[in-house]
Amino acid sequence: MSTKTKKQEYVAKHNEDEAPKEMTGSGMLIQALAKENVEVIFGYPGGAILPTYDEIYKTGIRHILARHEQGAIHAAEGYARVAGKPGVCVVTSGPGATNVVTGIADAMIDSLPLVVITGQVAKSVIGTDAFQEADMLGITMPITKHNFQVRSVEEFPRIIKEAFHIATTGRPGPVLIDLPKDVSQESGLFDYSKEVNLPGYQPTVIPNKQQIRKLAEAVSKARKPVILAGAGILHAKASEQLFEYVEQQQIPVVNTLLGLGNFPGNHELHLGMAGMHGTYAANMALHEADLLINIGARFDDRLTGKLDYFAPYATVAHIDVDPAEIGKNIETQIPVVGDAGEALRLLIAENGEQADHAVWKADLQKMKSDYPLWYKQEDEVIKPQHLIEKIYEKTKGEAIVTTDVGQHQMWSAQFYKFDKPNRWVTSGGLGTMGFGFPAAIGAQIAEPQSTVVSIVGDAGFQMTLQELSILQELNLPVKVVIVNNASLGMVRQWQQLFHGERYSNSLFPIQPDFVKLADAYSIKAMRVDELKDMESAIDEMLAHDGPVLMDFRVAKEENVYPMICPGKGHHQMEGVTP
Ligand SMILES: Cc1ncc(C[n+]2csc(CCOP(=O)(O)OP(=O)(O)O)c2C)c(N)n1
Repeated sequence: MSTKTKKQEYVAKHNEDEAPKEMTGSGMLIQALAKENVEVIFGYPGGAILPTYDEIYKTGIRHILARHEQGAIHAAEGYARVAGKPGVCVVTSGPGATNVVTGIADAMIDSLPLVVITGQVAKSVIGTDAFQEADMLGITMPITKHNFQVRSVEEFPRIIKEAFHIATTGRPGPVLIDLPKDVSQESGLFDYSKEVNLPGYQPTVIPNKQQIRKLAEAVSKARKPVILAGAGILHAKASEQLFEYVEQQQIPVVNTLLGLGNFPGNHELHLGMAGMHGTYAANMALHEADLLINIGARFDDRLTGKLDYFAPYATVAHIDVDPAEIGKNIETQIPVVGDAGEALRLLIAENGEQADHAVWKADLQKMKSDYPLWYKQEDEVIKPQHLIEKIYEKTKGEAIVTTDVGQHQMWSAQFYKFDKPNRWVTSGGLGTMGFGFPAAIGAQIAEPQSTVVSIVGDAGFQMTLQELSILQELNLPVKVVIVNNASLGMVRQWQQLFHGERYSNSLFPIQPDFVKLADAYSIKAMRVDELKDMESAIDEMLAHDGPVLMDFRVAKEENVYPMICPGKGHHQMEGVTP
């Protein structure tokens, strides 16, 4: 029997520099985060995760203390979306962990790479209803790309490495690591040198050449092709390839809500956002197309409208790195499994013969100019669409815009034209109120030099406004724009249109004084009631080099149009003209 310890054996085989060091589980976590180039952690401490917080203290790794775990995880999502790197969130067990569940579900459906570390009670008491015990593996099984519970300190480095690998490869998503307190305190050898070895997880990145050729052939024959450009293009960092391909083939482009910015919003071939509150031209392009090329979109119900009416004349091609998406909602004739960037590179190289799309393009251009997005300007009242249009103009389209969920989100998607990728941060799939403001904090941390405007509703903002503390503490220059219609605007709109104007629990008879609220956090704030003050107020907000909160009192009964009402198809939009 060898008398050497594991470490001595290892050192005998490798030189001292590479030798794994003995350290605690929580020490390993911080070491591993450094090796993964993690610059910032968003989190909140508590009993089960205290050993990790001790390491955070000792090593000085940057940590942003949220005031509620939901704020921490949405900030991590905003960071991930803008930085193009995984967001890291650390919380304690039980209530700390359950408080991040909404954010995990949000990241899952919007394909955001997160590594979430939840403290857990000690192994010996798991399953005994111990203090602050919650079964996070069970709770998050359906809403994580993968989850782990660390059962011994020896396996911890491998688990962390796999977590980052899984979160960031293929279709990105959240990975949870549940860390029992005793494991974080035990000592073991930290060896981070081994390559990830997951035979059961091998995402297909390079698409099948035959399928690409089939698609190129279909393009060369199509008279009415359209590209539906989704967020998969952003995750694949493939906006340049999309641009090149569109220029080469002269195919019109429509965006999903989450895909905005992956193609220049001001390009003549861009028809706008499609779906429930999309433009007439974008939806009619989908309706009339003979070839629909979906690149990295989910064909979700807010995009498709009633499936029976969806793209009735089109051959459907779908490029997606997640094979489970293909054919899930829409029958697909040309499936292409692979990374959007790789697929586009191959399509560009095919340089397929270009069919004559002149009539199709001209028809769509006419629809675009005949049926633009509209709103009725009034004398004194601030129209929310006008407000967003002015913010767009005054930020020259270069701000990072985060939104919450509701009417203001749709107006932002419609009236802020994104020309560049990763400037648009919104909760698309889950539609999480409370997302927008903390996401702006994460975005500002990812890009300290950029102007970050957080456009929120007066209701959604109240779900996570405690994070104003972070703005105060770090003097983060986020500009919070409350589009204040004194109601749950989107709910009010649906009650007006589909529930006989019975406004059940959607109107706010009283509201907090948001200016005084900001004052409590020593944050500059302004309330703007009248149109005549709107522009100068936006100027003042943008000129201030610290955080600002703006309470814009807008028209209370404005609705989002145009609209595909429930049960209707793209060709049945309402409110297309004033
Ligand atoms: C957490 C959560 N609860 C409820 C909803 C349902 N919901 C969608 S939009 C909306 C109203 C949002 O009101 P506000 O934040 O003021 O934005 P507005 O629509 O007025 O722009 C509600 C309640 C949701 N999306 N998320």
